[in-house]
Amino acid sequence: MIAVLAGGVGAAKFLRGLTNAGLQEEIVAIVNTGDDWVHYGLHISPDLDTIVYTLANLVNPETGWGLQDESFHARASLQRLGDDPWFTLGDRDIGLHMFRTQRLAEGASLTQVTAEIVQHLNVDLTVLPMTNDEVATKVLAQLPSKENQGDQIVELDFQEYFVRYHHQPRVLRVRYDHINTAKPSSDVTRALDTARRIIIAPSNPILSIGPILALRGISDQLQRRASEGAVVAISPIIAGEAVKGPLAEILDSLMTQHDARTVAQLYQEVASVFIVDTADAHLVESIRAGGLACLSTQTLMTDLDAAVNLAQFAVGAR
Ligand code: FO1
Repeated sequence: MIAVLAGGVGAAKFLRGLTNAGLQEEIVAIVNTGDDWVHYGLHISPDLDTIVYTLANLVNPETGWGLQDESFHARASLQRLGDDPWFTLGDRDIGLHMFRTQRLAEGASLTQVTAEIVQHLNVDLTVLPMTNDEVATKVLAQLPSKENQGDQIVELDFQEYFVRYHHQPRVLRVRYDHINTAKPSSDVTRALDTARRIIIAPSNPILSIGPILALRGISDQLQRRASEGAVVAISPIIAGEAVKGPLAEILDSLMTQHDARTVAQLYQEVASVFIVDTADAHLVESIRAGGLACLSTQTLMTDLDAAVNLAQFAVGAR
């Protein structure tokens, strides 16, 4: 079995490569739920949904999240009522959130509901939320003032930071609310114990992988598996730029530099091998000198073939 620690769009593309790589083994995605939130009373799990929609070939190819062939009548109704629906929920997408919310209210765990969704959408992948407990990523952000009254420092819910403010504000701190009481699910710890290979997908190490690593016991478990040579991490930074999202700005703000070496430092203890893009081949020696084995290959997943190649490389990396 191969386990993948996963966030949203980058991880979804990587998993599509891995499921098309001709491997005869079960693939288990362990997915961040720090982005989850309740909005209009609906339990929304953006990273789980991005992965499931992508693997079911239903994802909107332009955004990388949400469904293709969507309609937005519910959104238009909200606007007509004077609401400001800055977080876009398509009509078909809302149906899935209604299903999840209802099943959770009936007492099903998030793991169980996710397995039901995966089965109904014919996805050939085991998808595990990192926990069945609540964890909420919070971003301390510097918002520019409206009327020259000085910047405002506020703690935002993740989706407010990411979507409402278009991940523009400077990030001063990221914390994962409830992380000390949340437990990884037993399916997650079992998968990490038994996987032949564990791959940390090219996702944001602070916003997407950070909450998974911060769950009780997970870092220790990965350190143990890394000492056996089982854990491979893929850099989400190529030539100093994030493929998608605000990672470069966040690393700059929190760690003062933002190349692939910064990500390697974050994974130093929990990975056995680090993969960078060929554009960063010149960094391989300095990452190795820091004590982490490092290889380079094309990590930019421009199409399915590129994703398959990267997946095969990560599975075989030593
Ligand atoms: N991302 C946006 O940039 N704008 C949206 O309005 C938006 C709505 C949305 C609805 C459901 C869902 O599952 C995801 C959605 N996303 C949206 C994506 C998502 O918020 C982020 O990409 C992730 O949380 C970051 O990994």
